Amino acid sequence: MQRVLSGIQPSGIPTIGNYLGAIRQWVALQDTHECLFCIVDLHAITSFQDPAKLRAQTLEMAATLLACGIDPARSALFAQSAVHAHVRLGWIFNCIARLGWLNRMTQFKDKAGKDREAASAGLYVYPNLMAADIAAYRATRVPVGDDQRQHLELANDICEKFNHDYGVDFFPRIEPLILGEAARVMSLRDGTRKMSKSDPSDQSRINLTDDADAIAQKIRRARTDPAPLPSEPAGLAERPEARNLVDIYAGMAGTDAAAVLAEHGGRGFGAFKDALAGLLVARLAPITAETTRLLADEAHLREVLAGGAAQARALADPIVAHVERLVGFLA
Ligand code: AQP
Repeated sequence: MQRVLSGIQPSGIPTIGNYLGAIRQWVALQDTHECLFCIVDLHAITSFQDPAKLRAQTLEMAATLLACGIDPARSALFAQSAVHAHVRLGWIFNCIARLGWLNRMTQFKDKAGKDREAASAGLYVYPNLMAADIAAYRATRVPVGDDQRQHLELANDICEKFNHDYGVDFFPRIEPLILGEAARVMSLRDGTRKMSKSDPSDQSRINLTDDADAIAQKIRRARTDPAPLPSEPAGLAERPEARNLVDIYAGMAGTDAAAVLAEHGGRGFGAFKDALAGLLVARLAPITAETTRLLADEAHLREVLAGGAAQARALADPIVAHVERLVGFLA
């Protein structure tokens, strides 16, 4: 069985972007792969997090992932900070990665914004820690949204350079698993920016815990253009907001843009938005209800995370100890 590792930041309530780009694939991969799912709190603090909120969001993230179908009997679900192997390997990778490589990372540019000098050093080296998250398990498959493709290429560069520098063939190649029609879900307010759980505007996203009223209102207000929907995907070129809504519909319905347009093409956005809101409510209602139920039992959530961390440590500790010996530490 191939080993899968993927992570998500407890930096807010997960959105349908996280769901369609990542979580949905995670759930399916449990049938065919050995899976480790990590709530990456070390990554989250690359931007300041209120400590009480971070604790609450880590538990909320665990509850939401379980509600979506992550099964702790089959997969290790844990908080990144509970497995120190990530940080030990992350430091070694900081010493392998080149500044020139990091300078090319578009996500750093996006997240740091105009005032780059004020961004944390952690945000800059974030991709090195992400590479360590994967390599600490010698995982070969990483299901991520399209936005993370560049970071995975960097992870492979780091692993290859490590193998080369130390004359070993230790780290295997990592393959991204980028699936589905809505691999990159865009903001409801701006079709050129990705939907993010930490976007200051709650109107820009659908959270997995939004109720029916919130979903209907956000979709109704989602930015669109005045033309009706085209009848074929080619007609969505240069119409990022329209494309985004069609892709979300396709992702949620488990179909593709062509099929959605065959059904809804030629209609105005009013009717299409009603149909999309109805679909989202139907898909998200069971997840929201189960998340609420799980959040009522914090002790159980902590137990699940502790069990997952123990499983993860058993896999990662020997791998990282071996790497430390390769590097020349007195281990
Ligand atoms: N808009 C998106 N479309 C498709 N996939 C997405 N992912 C995130 N946003 C989208 C995928 O979700 C997984 C977890 O992401 P993350 O929490 O590690 O960080 P992120 O990519 O930075 O996600 P957010 O929601 O934008 O978080 P914040 O706001 O905290 O920065 C990844 O697999 C990602 O591809």
